[in-house]
Amino acid sequence: MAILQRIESKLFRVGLQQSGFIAWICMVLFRLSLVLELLLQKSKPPLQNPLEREDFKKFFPELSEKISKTVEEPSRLEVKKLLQFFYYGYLHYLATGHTPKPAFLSMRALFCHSDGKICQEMQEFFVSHYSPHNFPPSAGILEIPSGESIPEIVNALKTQGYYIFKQKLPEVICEKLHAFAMETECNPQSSPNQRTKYNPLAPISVKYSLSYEDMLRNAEIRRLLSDVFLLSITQSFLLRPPCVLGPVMWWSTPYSKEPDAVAAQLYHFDFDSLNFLKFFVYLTDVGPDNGPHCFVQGSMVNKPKSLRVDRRLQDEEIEKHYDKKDIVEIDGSRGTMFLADTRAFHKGKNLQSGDRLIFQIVYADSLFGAEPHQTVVDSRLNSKLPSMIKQYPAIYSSFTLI
Ligand SMILES: O=C(O)CCC(=O)C(=O)O
Repeated sequence: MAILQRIESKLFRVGLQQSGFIAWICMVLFRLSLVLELLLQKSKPPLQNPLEREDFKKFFPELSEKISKTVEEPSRLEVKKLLQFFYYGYLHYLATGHTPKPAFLSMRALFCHSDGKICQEMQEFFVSHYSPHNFPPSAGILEIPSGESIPEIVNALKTQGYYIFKQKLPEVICEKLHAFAMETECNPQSSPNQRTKYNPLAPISVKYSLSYEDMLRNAEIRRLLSDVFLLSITQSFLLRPPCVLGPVMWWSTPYSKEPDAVAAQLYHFDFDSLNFLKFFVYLTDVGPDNGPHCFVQGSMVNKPKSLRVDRRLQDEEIEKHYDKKDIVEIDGSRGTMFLADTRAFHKGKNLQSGDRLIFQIVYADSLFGAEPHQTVVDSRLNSKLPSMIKQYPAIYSSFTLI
């Protein structure tokens, strides 16, 4: 299977570079390779997707026309080819739950070419195929009454791209999560195969990440993953039941004084799924010197053409195009929680001192593009999570109950 996937990536590269007969042959071979993969693969269609292949096939010409209209020469031919790779790859995803790399790369490139229109169009298409869940009413995150209304939150997300909750994660929970991250071995970015506890006195990497399996052992993390208020917000934002991905938790350190591109300390925008929202919690106090999340408000849409690129960007490139008042640094004491549509430009500011511990959950509109990872959850756990997984299997389709 890995060989087939390598061949597909090669066909994608050559197919995009070449034109005429060679490009056509690459597309034919790509389709053949997907058929072969389908025959060899035992995986099932994604749980989340009641979409029929026929519906997508009918919708595609309209999508294709709308996207093509957003691009000018000389990019038209490339976009036409990208749309083909996306089309066949998306059909394959609907059949198997697996995203072929060329389909994922096409989505990213089409996002840049169309200034995100591909995601908006797909979202509108999805709306007609999914009914929202009637989640039980919830007063706030972890059922703590917050007085914040979901329409108000969603409105801020649609206009500014981010929303800082008035509510803070209770100190006692922050303390437990902080202690857990101190005593659990993490993977330093500098040597990902090593597992070591984070030592604030002698950091060896700019970033240390905790593993899914370790995080799932933590009762507070399981509570956050089961949170109905967050599910209700993300459903209202995504216009369909979300798919919970992650969780993610990491330490950032001043190991290097220069921004680290891999640790997301340079501006970029995310396009790991078609539509998604990220929930963040600071588990240390965060000020200007220890890694505030920086966010360019309103930059989810209408990106300047020169910045619609699949690479990290220097601060000056952002500052040239956006007003200072729109470039926000999110400082906050421990327990600060926020949601961000990270299709906008954002980064974690590189640290000059101290450290930052942050927790994140990603809510996506499907598993399209997601790494094929299953987070294992023990069904005997005294926790709400196993019952949530049973009740909403599609939302938690990247979790396996054992
Ligand atoms: O560390 C940060 O604040 C940036 C994180 C980030 O880029 C992301 O989660 O997409």
